[in-house]
Amino acid sequence: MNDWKKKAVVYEAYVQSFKDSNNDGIGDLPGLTSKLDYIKNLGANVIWLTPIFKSPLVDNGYDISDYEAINPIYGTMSDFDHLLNEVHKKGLKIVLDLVVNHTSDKHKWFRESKKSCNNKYSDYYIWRDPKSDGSAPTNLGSAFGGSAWEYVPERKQYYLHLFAKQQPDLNWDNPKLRQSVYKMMRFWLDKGVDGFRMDSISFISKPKEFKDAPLQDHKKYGAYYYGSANGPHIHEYLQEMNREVLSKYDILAIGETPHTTPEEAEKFVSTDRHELDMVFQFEHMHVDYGEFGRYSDVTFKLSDLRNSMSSWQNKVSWNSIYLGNHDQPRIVSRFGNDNKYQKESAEMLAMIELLQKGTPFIFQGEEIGMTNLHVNGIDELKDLEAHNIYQFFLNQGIDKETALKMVNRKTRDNARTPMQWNNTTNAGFSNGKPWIEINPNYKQINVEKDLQNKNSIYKFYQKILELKKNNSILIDGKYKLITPEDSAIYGFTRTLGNKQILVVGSFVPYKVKYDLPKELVRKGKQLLCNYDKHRNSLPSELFLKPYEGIVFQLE
Ligand code: ISL
Ligand code: CA
Repeated sequence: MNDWKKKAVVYEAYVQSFKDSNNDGIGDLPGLTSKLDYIKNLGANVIWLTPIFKSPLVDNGYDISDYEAINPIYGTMSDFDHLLNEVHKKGLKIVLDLVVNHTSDKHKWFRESKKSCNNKYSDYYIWRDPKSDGSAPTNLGSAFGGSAWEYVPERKQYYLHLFAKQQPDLNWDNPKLRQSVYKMMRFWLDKGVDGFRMDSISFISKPKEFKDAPLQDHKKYGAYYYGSANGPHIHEYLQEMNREVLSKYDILAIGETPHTTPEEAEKFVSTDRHELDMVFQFEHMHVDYGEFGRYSDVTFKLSDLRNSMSSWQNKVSWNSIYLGNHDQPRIVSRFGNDNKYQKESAEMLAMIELLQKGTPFIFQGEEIGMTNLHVNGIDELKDLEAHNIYQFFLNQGIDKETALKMVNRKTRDNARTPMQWNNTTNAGFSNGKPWIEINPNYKQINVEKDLQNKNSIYKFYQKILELKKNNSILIDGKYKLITPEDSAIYGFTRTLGNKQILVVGSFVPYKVKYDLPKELVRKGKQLLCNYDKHRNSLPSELFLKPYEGIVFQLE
């Protein structure tokens, strides 16, 4: 991987919730353009835009009806060109979301495909005959609930959708489809975009023959990824994409790869295989799954988080590192403390996360410690996934209160509430009615406040990123977990040659003692701490305040 890629720090902008420029309540491209200095000053140098393409917005833009057109609610193509130009003028880069596991059912390809079995686009999607009794080909369920198969009378066939039924899956076994995708990728790369974040890319190669999935308790349908996660031709297709498109440009290729083991991930990123630069791991997002999966009232165990992150650090040559994104709860609410220790825990989490080996991804609002939303009724939520799962819980006989509690903890709306810019109307996001609820805590948590205060979370993120950018130990140094057993502390070292940095963080709201391994009881220099405490040596007994985090360079 070349130098700029290794030094990339990615800021994920969820465009519709970032900044609204024309007061229609929806964040847009000119709004984002007006905030580039904010992102640059934080220390990020790459901006990943969630989908901005034409879309009926059934899944907030992950259902694309025209890959080469901008959704008018976000602006025009000239707004995009202007954004790209400004980004490059500032020395930043742009990565677009590439959603090619599926399209919207309103995409021209699908509208044609569903008409008949013998037109140009008939094989662009995955069609199967019904069972002899007319029912769906298999028991596969969709990620958002219900069957993954939908019947179309015109073709007398079912099509596959791993996500919503308005998101039919593309047929990557068809070489014509693959060429159409590559052509579209070249369209954006020739414009000058600097890379892609490839949505659900681990699902693109489907099994030749679909089979019934084993059913777990309570379930009517098989898991959506059964047979499709890292399917038979996945690496072949990505190598072809690399050969035909990616390798012709100096760009960043990031795969979103749910249901992938670290061993499989290494195949995607190992440089001699010419596939992708890095992938998103998901294992650490499963640490608080419950009996029904993702939506649960389970609290994570530190050892699970630590073990999962460490296993990826040890087994994969280069990682995307993240704790939150537009699909996940707010990190301070999930892994820290969004109450009394909101600031301390947000800063500690940033140290533990961003100083691991790999490319840091910061999701908008993390840098000011934004928290989960918490609604009083299901009607207040926007995301289709939350509504489907809530209904599923009620059907299981779960009471409304418990169902809402589980949904509140995990709903994707938590991440999607608008960016909190200041303490004025609608948090300074828009003067119109925002498309989604504003988190009522914007008067306490907002950008303006953080920029004015030299001890803010934002300023702490700046320090972490500044430190990482210029430090070869933190870029290339080997990661080693030093607290495999501790119930309260996550500590690791980064080592390059004879140089070593220790990163240690407490995950509890009380004071704890940590007995440092003997070989680390040394002099050195404290590089960062989220409390006002200075150290020039590490004692054998380290006392950590609530959520204290320390970065220490050993002599
Ligand atoms: O977060 C999940 C479930 O709620 C994941 O399993 C998620 O479905 C997976 O990460 C894929 O997510 C991506 O593709 C989806 C889209 O809804 C998500 O926003 C996107 O990040 C379908 O395009
Ligand atoms: Ca707008």
